[in-house]
Amino acid sequence: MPFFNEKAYYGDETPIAAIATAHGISALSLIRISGKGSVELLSKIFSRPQALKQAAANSVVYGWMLDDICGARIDETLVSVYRAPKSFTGEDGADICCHGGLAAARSIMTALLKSGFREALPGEFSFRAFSNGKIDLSRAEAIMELVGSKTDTGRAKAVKRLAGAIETRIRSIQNELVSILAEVELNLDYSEVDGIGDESEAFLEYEKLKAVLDSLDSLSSSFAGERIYREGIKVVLAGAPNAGKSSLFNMLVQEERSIVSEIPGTTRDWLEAWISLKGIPVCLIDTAGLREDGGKIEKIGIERSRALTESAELVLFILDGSTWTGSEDALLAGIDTRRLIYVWNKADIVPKAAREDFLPVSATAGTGIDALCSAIVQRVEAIFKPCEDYALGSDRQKLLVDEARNFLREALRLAGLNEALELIAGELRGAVNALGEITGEVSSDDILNVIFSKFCVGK
Ligand SMILES: Nc1nc2c(ncn2[C@@H]2O[C@H](COP(=O)(O)OP(=O)(O)O)[C@@H](O)[C@H]2O)c(=O)[nH]1
Ligand SMILES: [Mg+2]
Repeated sequence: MPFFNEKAYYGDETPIAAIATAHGISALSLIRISGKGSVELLSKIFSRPQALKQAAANSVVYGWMLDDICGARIDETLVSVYRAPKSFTGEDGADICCHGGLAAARSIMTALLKSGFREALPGEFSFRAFSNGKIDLSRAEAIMELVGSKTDTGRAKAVKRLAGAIETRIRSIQNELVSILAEVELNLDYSEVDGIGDESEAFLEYEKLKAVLDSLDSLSSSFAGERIYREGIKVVLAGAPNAGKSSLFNMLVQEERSIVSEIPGTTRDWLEAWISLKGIPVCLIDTAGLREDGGKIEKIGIERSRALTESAELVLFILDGSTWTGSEDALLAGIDTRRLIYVWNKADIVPKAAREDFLPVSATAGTGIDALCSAIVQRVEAIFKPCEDYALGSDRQKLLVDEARNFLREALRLAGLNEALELIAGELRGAVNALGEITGEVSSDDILNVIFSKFCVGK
């Protein structure tokens, strides 16, 4: 069994409890319980124990939660009762809905712990759902992705995986591979008997295997495009002091966040804010202006700006249209032009941009902002190529798909050299296992611990 700490570990069936809602002022709070005998245990601190014990699966019972010792009323609740195996975890369990705020949920939690429940580990409900065969690992990961999604598009993409898009796709690719492997293994037995020997190519369904590799290649390349919706991208506003970076930042964020001033060098540190552009979470970063002179503190700011500019997915280089000379480009040395959008600011003073690839905007009047947002989205889509259908949802999934691809490439290479079937079969098995790890069909305790311990408590 995978040990999490000395007292508690994932993988036992003891009744667990956790507050599932955020800690703060709210109308309602939710406490979840799950585990063998959990409903009976709960009934000991409930005002209507019989009603709870006899409750049918998926029914709601009204009553008061009571203090475990004196029996005083803690709060008025509605308890949704679940019975194994028809529950999220696959065990008996319940959701206790009480009044919001911190006090009620905490007191109920204390009473539960005193009456025999153990505090749930992070992700333990999902872990139990996984180990009881209710969800595979790709769906478990999608739950966390959904909870953490920053935009509606990110949510929709996570929901696709939660509904099984990745599981189905991986299982179907895996089935193809298993049938190819079965064919190879059959011939393996055969060749041993008849001494056919080395003609491995003849026994490998070469074209079929290539098609499987193609499917995995496109899954693997779907990752970069999908990740931007989950993790977002960094967009840095760079340019000379006074070009209007902070003004543009405020305009895009639609808030007066950054100090705007006619004194060059006002922004010495950096400032960030999240916005959503067509469903892509964008972390907008306002920086100190890039210039060669400036005081000691400003110099530190400028160095940071350079580092941020280098790590950003996209750089908006703000030019001051009213003072532009063309020498500003020197500040950009080393930035990949694919990641660069030139913004011709102060177009209210000089409307005509000096070059065609300069996008005219006015950060103070707000003109050209929509066109700028579209240009950002277009550029991001050109770089990351998001895909619509099946896309991988985590680094873990991507690593395993790549591992499977390596096994298959090796299998094809060996077959091309007419190497022994036994060797090829070994590579195919490696690929089948790597795909099995994505769904969790093949897994180790360590891996499961790493995945589920990243979850929220109560999930
Ligand atoms: N006329 C005009 N002035 C602007 C525009 N954008 C910024 N400014 C002015 O330029 C000065 C510097 O702006 P700021 O945003 O602090 O520039 P930063 O140093 O690049 O952050 C301020 O006085 C702004 O009001 C614009 O689009 N039009
Ligand atoms: Mg500034």
